[in-house]
Amino acid sequence: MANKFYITTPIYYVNASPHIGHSYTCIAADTLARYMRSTLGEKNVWFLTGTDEHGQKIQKAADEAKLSPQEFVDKVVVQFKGLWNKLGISNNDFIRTTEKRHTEFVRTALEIVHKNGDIYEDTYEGWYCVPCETFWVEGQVVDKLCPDCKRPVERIAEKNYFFKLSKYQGWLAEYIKSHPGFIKPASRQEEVLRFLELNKLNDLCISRPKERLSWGIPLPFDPDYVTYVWFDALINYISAVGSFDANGKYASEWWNDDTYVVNLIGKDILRHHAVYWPIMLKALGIKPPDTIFAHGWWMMNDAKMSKSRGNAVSPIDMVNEFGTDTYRYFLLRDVPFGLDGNFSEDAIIKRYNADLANDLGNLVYRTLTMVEKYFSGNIPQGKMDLNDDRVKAIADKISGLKGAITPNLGQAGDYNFSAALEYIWSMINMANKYVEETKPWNLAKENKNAELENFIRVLVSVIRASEEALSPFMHRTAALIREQFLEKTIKKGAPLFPRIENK
Ligand code: ME8
Repeated sequence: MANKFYITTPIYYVNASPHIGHSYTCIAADTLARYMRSTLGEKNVWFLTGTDEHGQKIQKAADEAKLSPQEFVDKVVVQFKGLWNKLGISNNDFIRTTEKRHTEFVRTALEIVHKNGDIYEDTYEGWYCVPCETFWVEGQVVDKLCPDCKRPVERIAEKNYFFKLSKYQGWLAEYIKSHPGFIKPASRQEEVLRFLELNKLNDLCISRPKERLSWGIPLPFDPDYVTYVWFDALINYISAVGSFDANGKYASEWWNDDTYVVNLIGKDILRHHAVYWPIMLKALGIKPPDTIFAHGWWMMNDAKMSKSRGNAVSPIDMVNEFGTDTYRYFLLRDVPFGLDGNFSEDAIIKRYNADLANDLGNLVYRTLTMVEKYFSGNIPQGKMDLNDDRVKAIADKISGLKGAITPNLGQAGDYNFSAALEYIWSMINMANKYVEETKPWNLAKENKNAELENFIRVLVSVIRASEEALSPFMHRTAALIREQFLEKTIKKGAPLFPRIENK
């Protein structure tokens, strides 16, 4: 296990406002970063997010807004930063591809790869999809429609620069085969391997003539061209955390052998990350990330939620209505990470009422009420008495917490957030059941003080364990619980999650 952890999200296009899909990746990465900080220490975790600000999509959106591309991206980036702030995203850095630290780095990287002979010039003739900024060869295109987005493609012929992906195809297939867990979930690893087995990789066109697109990083070896947006964008993961020396050797505090590196993405950009990216790194003499994890999509009425489809829901609206922690909890609990899920407000309300109001909120509030009523606000100290079988089972459940969380949130984990949350909830529900079975009001009536004390100790132990385990997911709720359960006394506040009555 590495001592350090570096996690990234995709850098999002700033052609429109952020939607739920973008917030999903940031919330997941934030949860992992917070968990890893709790195990490795604050200083040993680095969490990067940012924005992808070049390319045709952005230039088009800027034209439509009648702004220069720079003015346009400067405006939209504020929305992304504002949303991450509202969602409590704890990124250590935020990279914008228009920043000098990035553009200069990309130019150096291009020079290195060019000098090593992995970039060459050629005339390209074929199909081009403007919205996807992707070239397609004959055979891939049916009915003049883009195989990915199904929009019309254009026929073009022009001189361009190409990166030798094909040269590294064999290496990549071998690397993936010998590194299980490099691409996750396992189904995605198989998908990429199958793709590599069935297809011969085309070299990647990494330039765009300036006359057609000027909004990009100029190629260092030909001023008439700018860099293809994906070659520019992927490099953010290394440009933000390191630099090349005069001999072209890369050094970084975070992208190195002592650090476990995770690129978290949505499955829409798996090919770019699992094929182009490792090969780009190989050509630069830099190690691949340890894990590329591709999660599923949030759908609206069975279509992927996206800006271009016009079915995007605003995270700000959801947070204003339900609160940050409910929103975070819902996204990570409702759908196993890696699979697709349908988004609806009804589903949020259901989760809220069942898990947050009824289970967690109720346990916290009833325990506070009982400590207040039976012990004048003082928490009975000392250890739990484990003679009772039910108490023993609850104590075992608490002891099992770490073992249930680490395989899911740990550095080489499965990132199965919902499974981790399920375990925490099974513990919370054992405690709620225990309250109902024990009938503390009878213990009080019969003056069974020792039993009542032990009963409260059990509940407080479950609450404290839940608070700690939930903290990476819902840090604000965890802090509210900590404020109410002090070391020796309680400080009862309002219920954490008052029920939402059906609208
Ligand atoms: O692709 N469900 O940026 P992008 C879940 N700039 N996640 C979703 C989603 C949905 N419906 N929609 C988007 C780009 N995402 C490039 C990335 S990285 C070097 C360059 C999330 O603004 C998911 O993480 O289109 C997806 O991969 C990402 O947003 C794409 O964001």
